[in-house]
Amino acid sequence: MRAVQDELRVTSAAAGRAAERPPRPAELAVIVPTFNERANVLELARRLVAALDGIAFEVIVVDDDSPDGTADLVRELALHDPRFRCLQRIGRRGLASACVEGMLATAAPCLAVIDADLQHDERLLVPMLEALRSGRADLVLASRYLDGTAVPGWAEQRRLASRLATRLVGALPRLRGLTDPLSGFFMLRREAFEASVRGLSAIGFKLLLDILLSAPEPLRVVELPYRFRERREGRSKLDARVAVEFLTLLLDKLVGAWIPARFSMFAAVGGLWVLVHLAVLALLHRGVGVDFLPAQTLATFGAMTFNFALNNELTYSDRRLRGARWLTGWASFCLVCSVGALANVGIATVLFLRDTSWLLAAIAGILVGAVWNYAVTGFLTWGSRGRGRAATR
Ligand SMILES: Nc1nc2c(ncn2[C@@H]2O[C@H](COP(=O)(O)OP(=O)(O)OP(=O)(O)O)[C@@H](O)[C@H]2O)c(=O)[nH]1
Ligand SMILES: [Mg+2]
Repeated sequence: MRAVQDELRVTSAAAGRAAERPPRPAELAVIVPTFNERANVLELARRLVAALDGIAFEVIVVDDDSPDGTADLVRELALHDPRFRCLQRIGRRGLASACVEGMLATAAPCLAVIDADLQHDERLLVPMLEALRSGRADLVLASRYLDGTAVPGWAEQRRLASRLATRLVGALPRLRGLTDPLSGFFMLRREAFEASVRGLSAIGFKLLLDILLSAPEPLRVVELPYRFRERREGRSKLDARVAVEFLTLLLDKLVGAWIPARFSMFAAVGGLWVLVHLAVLALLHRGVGVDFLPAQTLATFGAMTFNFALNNELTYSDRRLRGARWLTGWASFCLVCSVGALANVGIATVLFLRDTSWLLAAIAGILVGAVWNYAVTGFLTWGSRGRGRAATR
């Protein structure tokens, strides 16, 4: 607690000096997405104040209702130094969408994104701002790979995954020549952000990639090198889900204009349904010797539960249901999908009786059922009814 007070004193002393001068509108807004970063946020504040001395800036911490109370701490900080603000989102998760909302909450002409875990070198913010001021760039990207140095503290697996993902997206025409298009540390002009904001997918961690691919005209990008640091406090939020979100983002950028990425994910998860159903049925009926009807019923519910759980983790990871909400969500999912199954069979039967081939009739039924399931569970299970109290992990 004493450390907290000391840290606050450092930034508030700087704020006091700033307050002696007439207030200037912020030229730079630094957006900091946070989830459980209480142990890092004051140190980051101290470092930002030191690095941005003489610059009119504000810091918007966008916190997704961290259980560790990050938002409370930022509000406490804001009482001492009004250049810091907290935007707290309840029942929502997502790094990219948090940054977008932070950018929309400021009028500053230059917008930066920096992680809270001190891995990004805040001293690069001034050269980044200068590159924007010079007019030679719309976006400045802080690159971990430009000067060829290795990222410290990464296991070989992580290093390979990062390289592979960078290579993969590096093949896209807009990103060709960039050494680190997956960086989470960048700065851009407000006009560049506003031009692309309505086309953003805002899925997962890779907002920079999203912006570069959504801009109506290719952006002029300047890369500056820095040395990526190891996370000191708190835990990484990077997990398999982030990898899935990365692929979903790419999918959305490729076909999102026609098919929503969420639907593609929902349909892919649905494809596994049949496999799970058959596996459970085979196990119960052939393996354990349960009669066909109860085995088929159990397989139906088993597959439905699997489907619900996977969609809850992947397709709706930003609105994930937990605890009692998981149970009510599961019940509504089963109900909706049962109606979907009836619609599927009904449509397919009508078409079949009207001389459509069995395959086409079946595909039409599956499509109608899938669209129904997607649309109605999106609203009833994970939509506005569930969203307000969706628990975060
Ligand atoms: N608002 C918000 N912030 C998030 C979310 N997930 C991660 N963050 C923040 O985004 C930043 C980057 O997350 P990290 O977990 O450090 O991810 P990373 O830097 O790619 O991975 P590491 O190198 O393992 O640390 C940190 O400041 C996190 O607190 C989220 O769902 N919502
Ligand atoms: Mg990190």
